Amino acid sequence: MNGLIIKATGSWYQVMLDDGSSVSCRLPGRFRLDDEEIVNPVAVGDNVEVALQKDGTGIIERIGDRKNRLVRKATHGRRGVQLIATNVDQVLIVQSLRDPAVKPGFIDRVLVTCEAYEIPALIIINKIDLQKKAKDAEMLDQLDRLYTDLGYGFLPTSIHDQKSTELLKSRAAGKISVLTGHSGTGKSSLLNAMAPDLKLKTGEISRSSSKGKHTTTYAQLLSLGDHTFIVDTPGIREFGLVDVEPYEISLYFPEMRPHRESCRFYNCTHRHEPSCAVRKALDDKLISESRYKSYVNILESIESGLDKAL
Ligand SMILES: Nc1nc2c(ncn2[C@@H]2O[C@H](COP(=O)(O)OP(=O)(O)OP(=O)(O)O)[C@@H](O)[C@H]2O)c(=O)[nH]1
Ligand SMILES: [Mg+2]
Ligand SMILES: [Zn+2]
Repeated sequence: MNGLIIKATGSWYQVMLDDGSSVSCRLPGRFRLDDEEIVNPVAVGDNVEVALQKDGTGIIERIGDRKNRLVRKATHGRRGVQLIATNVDQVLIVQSLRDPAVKPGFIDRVLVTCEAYEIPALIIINKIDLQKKAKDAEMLDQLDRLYTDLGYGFLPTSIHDQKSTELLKSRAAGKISVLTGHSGTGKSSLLNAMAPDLKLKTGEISRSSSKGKHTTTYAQLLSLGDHTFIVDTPGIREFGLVDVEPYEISLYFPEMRPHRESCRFYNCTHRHEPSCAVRKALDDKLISESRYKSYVNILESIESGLDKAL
């Protein structure tokens, strides 16, 4: 039987079979032999072949090829990397217009991760019903232009505007999406709007926002029906960019890529180095100030070693 791993708890895996039913499966030890230093050999999003047992459980016999994978550095002082999810079709970055306000730095950090893993991103600005002044509309417009020009998806939403949540639903249809965003931006509310049956709690401080408290958190695929899944994780900020050199960060800023090759030094970090083509592009307004600021912040946190996880 073929299926999809929708939940991983360490020793047991919940697999949704092609007929929609789900079965608890174990993974034979031989899959754990891996020279790639991955601490868990399968994750949610993996397509697997399962042999059903007499007791109603299953054994995972084969793991399908992956189109991508999200990893983070292993926790609890273990070496290697931990798989969070595989076969991710897109990342949904949820921000709210107000309460809490849009944080471009957060968006850009997630986008760097998306670039590194080659996963498309959709930026969602929720709570647009809270729009007050012309200034809000202007900001929304600016963000839209900035990120759309960079090639990312952009979608303003409100849970009080059904058209917008329908649009979001259609953008998620048939895909595996990773959802990320600050606490209170409306992630659970948007999911409920897309799939009322989920009945997720909203307006509460979620487990994920009490930083440092959760020990081992396992990802789960929430099913919205019709092969539409949302990865529920502690947040993409936890996904480590594994082994990235500081000078490589600009590779993950699409607007810097065409310029960085013209810098005098191959390992230019585009700050104080002479003859830097990226800084020139910034002066010429080909690169936005806010994106450049995010770039420097990410660079500095990686250099200081604080940010092994972006
Ligand atoms: N006005 C308005 N309020 C919203 C909207 N979406 C969500 N909210 C409210 O914002 C608050 C937080 O929403 P949640 O859905 O719990 O936010 P969350 O992102 O899931 O938060 P965590 O689970 O803590 O990460 C709730 O009181 C929601 O009712 C919206 O589009 N407009
Ligand atoms: Mg929530
Ligand atoms: Zn440079």
